[in-house]
Amino acid sequence: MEKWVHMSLVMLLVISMDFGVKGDDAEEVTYDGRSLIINGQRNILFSGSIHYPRSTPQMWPDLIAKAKQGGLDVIQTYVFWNLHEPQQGKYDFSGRYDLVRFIKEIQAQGLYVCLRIGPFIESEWTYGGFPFWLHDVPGIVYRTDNEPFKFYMQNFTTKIVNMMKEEGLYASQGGPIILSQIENEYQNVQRAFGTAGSQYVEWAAKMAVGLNTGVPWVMCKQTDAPDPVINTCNGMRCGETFTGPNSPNKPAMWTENWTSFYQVYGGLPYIRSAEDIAFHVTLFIAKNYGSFVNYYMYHGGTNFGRTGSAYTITAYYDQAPLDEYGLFRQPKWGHLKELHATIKSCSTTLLQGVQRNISLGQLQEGYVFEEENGECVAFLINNDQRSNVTVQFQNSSYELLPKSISILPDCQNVAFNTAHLNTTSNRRIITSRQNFSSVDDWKQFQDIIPNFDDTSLRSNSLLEQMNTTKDISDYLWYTLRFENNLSCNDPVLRVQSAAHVAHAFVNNTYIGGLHGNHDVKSFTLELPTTLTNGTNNISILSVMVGLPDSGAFLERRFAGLNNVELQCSEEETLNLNNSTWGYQVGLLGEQLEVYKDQNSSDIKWTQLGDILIDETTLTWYKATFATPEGDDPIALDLSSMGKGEAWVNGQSIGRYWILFHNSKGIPSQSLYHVPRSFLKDSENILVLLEEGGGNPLGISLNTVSVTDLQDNFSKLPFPTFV
Ligand SMILES: *[C@@H]1O[C@H](CO)[C@@H](O)[C@H](O)[C@H]1NC(C)=O
Ligand SMILES: *[C@@H]1O[C@H](CO)[C@@H](O)[C@H](O)[C@H]1NC(C)=O
Ligand SMILES: *[C@@H]1O[C@H](CO)[C@@H](O)[C@H](O)[C@H]1NC(C)=O
Ligand SMILES: *[C@@H]1O[C@H](CO)[C@@H](O)[C@H](O)[C@H]1NC(C)=O
Ligand SMILES: *[C@@H]1O[C@H](CO)[C@@H](O)[C@H](O)[C@H]1NC(C)=O
Ligand SMILES: *[C@@H]1O[C@H](CO)[C@@H](O)[C@H](O)[C@H]1NC(C)=O
Ligand SMILES: *[C@@H]1O[C@H](CO)[C@@H](O)[C@H](O)[C@H]1NC(C)=O
Ligand SMILES: *[C@@H]1O[C@H](CO)[C@@H](O)[C@H](O)[C@H]1NC(C)=O
Ligand SMILES: *[C@@H]1O[C@H](CO)[C@@H](O)[C@H](O)[C@H]1NC(C)=O
Ligand SMILES: *[C@@H]1O[C@H](CO)[C@@H](O)[C@H](O)[C@H]1NC(C)=O
Ligand SMILES: *[C@@H]1O[C@H](CO)[C@@H](O)[C@H](O)[C@H]1NC(C)=O
Ligand SMILES: CC(=O)N[C@H]1CO[C@H](CO)[C@@H](O)[C@@H]1O
Repeated sequence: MEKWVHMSLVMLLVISMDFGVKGDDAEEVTYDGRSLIINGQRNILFSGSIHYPRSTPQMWPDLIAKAKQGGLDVIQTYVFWNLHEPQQGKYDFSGRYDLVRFIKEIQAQGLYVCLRIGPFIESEWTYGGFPFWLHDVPGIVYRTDNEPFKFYMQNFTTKIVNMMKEEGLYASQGGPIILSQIENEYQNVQRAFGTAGSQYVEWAAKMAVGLNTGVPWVMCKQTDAPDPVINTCNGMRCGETFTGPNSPNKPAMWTENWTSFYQVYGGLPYIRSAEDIAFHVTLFIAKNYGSFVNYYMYHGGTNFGRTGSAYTITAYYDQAPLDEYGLFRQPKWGHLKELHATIKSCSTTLLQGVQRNISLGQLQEGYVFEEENGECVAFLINNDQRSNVTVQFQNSSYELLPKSISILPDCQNVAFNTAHLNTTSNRRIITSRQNFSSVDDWKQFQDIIPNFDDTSLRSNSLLEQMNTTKDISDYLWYTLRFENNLSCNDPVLRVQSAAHVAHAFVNNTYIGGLHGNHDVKSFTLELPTTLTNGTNNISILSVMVGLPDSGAFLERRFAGLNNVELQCSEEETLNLNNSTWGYQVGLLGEQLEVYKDQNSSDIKWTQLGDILIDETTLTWYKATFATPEGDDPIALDLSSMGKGEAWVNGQSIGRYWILFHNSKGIPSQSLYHVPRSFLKDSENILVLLEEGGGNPLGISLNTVSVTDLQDNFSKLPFPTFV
C-alpha cells in the first residue's frame, strides 16, 4: 500500500561516469523505484517514438515541435544498423540517416532523447535492422551467446555510443540523451536459445553498462533484465499487464505504448481510439506508479525504398497522433495533450505522495495520492464497459463514463476524463493537383524476361533467395531450359514458394502468378500450361516484399522457390528441383538504374504503347511533373496501378501494392507520400516499376491537408529552422 515510502528508503543507484569534463549543463540521470531522476529532479515523462529515417531532415523540426506542443518530454528512436553500415565497416550517416542532426534538433527544442540502439530492432524494418552482410559471417547465430555475433553487435553499439559521446549528446555531458536501450523484446525468442540465451542477456547488459554512457540502460519486455538495466513494458495495456520492475529500486516504465499497430498488405488499419489510449496511460500512472510512458508511434512516417519488412505497407503507423505526413490526427493528438497537461499539473503530488487504493463499487476503484501537506490527487476508475456509474468519493458524487478514468488533481474537481473528448475529430483532405491521363505524359521501358541462356549464375538446385540476391533487389529470376520428353503437351506447372510473390513465364509468355500474405507466407502456384515439342524455356520471377524482421534464427530463414514440377497425371510428375537452373538477380531496369535518369544509351524509353492491364509485363513508366505550390504535403494516388516501386528524382518513395486488397475489397494503401524535399522547382521525374499490369494514366498528384474543425493548430507559429 505504502510502496513509495518503502521505495524511497532504497539506496539510489548512481551510475558512474567516466567523462573527464562535464559541461556546465551536464545532467546526472539516475533512478529509483519511483522514477528517473534527472539532475535531482523527478518527473513523469511522456515520450513519443519518431524514427528519423521514416521522415526527412526537413520534416524533423516540425514533427518535434508538434510533439513538444502535444506535451511530450522525450523523443524515442531506434538506431537503424542496416542503414548506417550497409557494407561491413563502411558507414553512412548522411541525409535521412543523420542521427546526430536528429538528436541535436531534439536538443534544440528542449526535449530529451531515449536512444534504442538495439542493434536488433524489429520495428517492421527489413531484417529487423541487421545488415545483410551479417548473414555471411562464418559460424554466426544472431542474438545469442555466439562469438561472431557478439563481436559485431558490440562493434556497432560501441560505434554509436562513441559517436554520441564525441558529440556530447548524453545528458551526463550536457546532451539530451537520458536513456539507452540494448536488445529489443528478447524475451520473445529467448527460450529458443536455452541457457545460451540467458548468458547472452547477461553479456548484453554488461557490455552496454561497460560503455559508460552516464545514463541508464533499459531492456524492454525482458523481465529478468540484469541490474542495473531497467526492464520496461511494451504493449497496449501495460496498466493491466505489466508485472512491474524486477527490483524495488527500478521505476515502472512503458517503452512502447502502441498508438495503433503496423499495417500489412491485405490488412486493415488498426484504429485505436484516443479514449482507449488515454485510459491505459492513466491507469499505468495511477495503479502501477508509471513514471515514463512512450507512444509507439507518435509519428510513424514512411518506409521509403525497400526498408519495410515482409509484407509491411509503405505508410507506417499512419494512425498515430501525427499522421504519415506529420499532420495532426484528431482527436488523438489533442486528447493526449490534455491528458499530459492534467498529469503534469499534479505530478509533484503523484511523485511525492503516498498511494492508496479504494473501492468505489463492484467494477469501480480509485487511487489516491496524498502528501503530508494535504495536497491530494485522485483517479476514479470505472471498469464497466457499458454503463455510466455514479460513485461517492469524499462526500461528493461523480459520474463516470463507461470504461473511463476521471482525474481529480485536487481530489475534488474533475480536470480530465479519459473517455470525454474535448477535441473535435479532423478529416484528411486530398486535393488533386495534376493528372497524368494523357498518353503523351508518359514514356515506357519494357524490362526483359530472361531465359536460361541469358543467365550466368547456375546451380543444380533451387537456391535460397536472400542468400542469392544479398538483398540488393526484391527480384530473383529462376530460369530453366527444358527438353520436353513428357508424354503430354499440356502439363500443370506446380511451383511451391517460400518467398512472397511468384510470376511464371513459359517461352516468354506469362502464364500466371500468385502471392502469399503476412501470416501464411508459403503458397503453391498450379498453372496449366502448353509446352512445345523440343526445347522450352521456363522463367519464374520470385519476389520478396521485405525481409523478415522477427523470431529466432533469422539467419537460417528460407525464402524463394522450394519445389518445381511438371505434372501430366497423377502417375507422371517430373520434378525439376535438381535440374540446372540459371539465375538472374534483379531486373534489367534495376541494373541500369533507369530511375536515375542519367540518359544512359542502354535505356530505350519509348512512347507509351498499349497498356496491358491485368497482364504481368514488367514495365517501367516515366513522367514529369511540376512541384505543387504551397507547403502542404504531397502524395501520389497510385490506385490505378498494380504492384511495384516508385521513384521521384531518383529517390525511392517505397513499394506499392494496389492489387492486394483487404477484407473490405480495397487496397491497403493507395496514397504514397512524396516528401517535398525530394522535389525540384520544376521537371520532377517520376518513375514507376510495374509488375502487375497497372495503368499509369490513372495516377494523380495530390496535396494533403486536414480540416481544422476546432483548434487552429496549423496556424500556430512553429519555430522555423534552416
Ligand atoms: C569495429 O571493427 C572494425 C574492424 O572490422 C574496427 O576497425 C573498429 O575499430 C571496430 N570498432 C569498434 C568500436 O570496436
Ligand atoms: C498505451 O497506449 C494505449 C493506446 O495506444 C493505451 O490504451 C494504453 O493505456 C497505453 N499504456 C501506457 C502504459 O501508456
Ligand atoms: C487495494 O489493492 C490490493 C492489491 O491489489 C487489493 O488486494 C485490495 O483489495 C485493494 N483495496 C481496495 C479497497 O480496493
Ligand atoms: C453517459 O452519460 C453521458 C452524459 O454524461 C451521456 O451522453 C451518455 O449517453 C451516457 N452513456 C450511457 C451508456 O449511458
Ligand atoms: C464528509 O462528511 C463527514 C460528515 O459530514 C465529515 O465528517 C467528513 O469530514 C467529510 N469528509 C470530507 C473529505 O469532506
Ligand atoms: C477543453 O477545451 C477548451 C477549449 O480548447 C479548453 O479551454 C478547456 O480547458 C478544455 N478542457 C479540458 C478539460 O481540458
Ligand atoms: C484529375 O481528374 C479528376 C477526375 O477526373 C478530376 O476530378 C480532377 O479535377 C483532375 N485534377 C486536375 C488537377 O485536373
Ligand atoms: C549462401 O551462398 C553461398 C554461395 O554464394 C553458399 O556457399 C552458402 O552455403 C549459402 N548459404 C546458405 C545459408 O544458403
Ligand atoms: C526426360 O528428360 C529428363 C531430363 O530433362 C530425364 O531425366 C528423363 O529421364 C527423361 N525422361 C524420358 C522418359 O526420357
Ligand atoms: C509433338 O510430338 C508429338 C509426338 O511426340 C506429336 O503427336 C505432336 O503432334 C507434336 N506436336 C507438335 C506441335 O509438333
Ligand atoms: C535433389 O538433390 C538433393 C540433394 O542432392 C536430394 O536430397 C533430393 O532428393 C533431390 N531431389 C529430387 C527431386 O531428386
Ligand atoms: C523450342 C520452342 O519451341 N520454343 C518455343 C517456345 O514458345 C515460343 C512462342 O511462345 C516459340 O517461339 C518457341 O519456338
